[in-house]
Amino acid sequence: MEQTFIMIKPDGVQRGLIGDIISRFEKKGFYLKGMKFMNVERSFAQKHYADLSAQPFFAKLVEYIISGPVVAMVWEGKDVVLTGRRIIGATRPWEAAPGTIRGDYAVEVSRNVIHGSDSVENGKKEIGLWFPDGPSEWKSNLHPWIYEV
Ligand code: RTP
Repeated sequence: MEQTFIMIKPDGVQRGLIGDIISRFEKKGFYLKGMKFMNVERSFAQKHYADLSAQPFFAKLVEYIISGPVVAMVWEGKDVVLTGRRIIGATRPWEAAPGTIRGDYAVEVSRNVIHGSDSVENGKKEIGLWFPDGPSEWKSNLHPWIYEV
């Protein structure tokens, strides 16, 4: 089944939003397959955001990501990449619909609480980077109540 990489950024952790964010993904019916509470090294943050290295905001983005602990997670489910991005909301919080995480909790693009993989391919890449030993093999017994099997 499809998997995505989700990270609660340092502002989301500091503001006490971890429980709420995890709850939104759980209640939707997605499975938590991996989770780490960790501080990120500068070089690791640069690697994660390597595609944005030419952007003028890159240095500030890296400072932001290393400014405090983050929660790195793997979530699994049908269309979890796209649906996860919908739960998160638009990158620019003023464009994010109310009811989304960024629509409800963020004001600035540079403090937008959460990251989610933007494609299945990038999801695989990011999971490989953050969870080199792979996500857990745990299987939920709620599966038939969430999916028509
Ligand atoms: P993310 O990777 O964090 O999920 O964000 P995204 O795909 O929605 O957006 P992306 O364009 O990949 O940008 C990555 C993160 O960079 C920060 N950003 N700052 N100061 C700025 O103009 C600016 N633009 C983007 C945001 O934290 C964004 O999530």
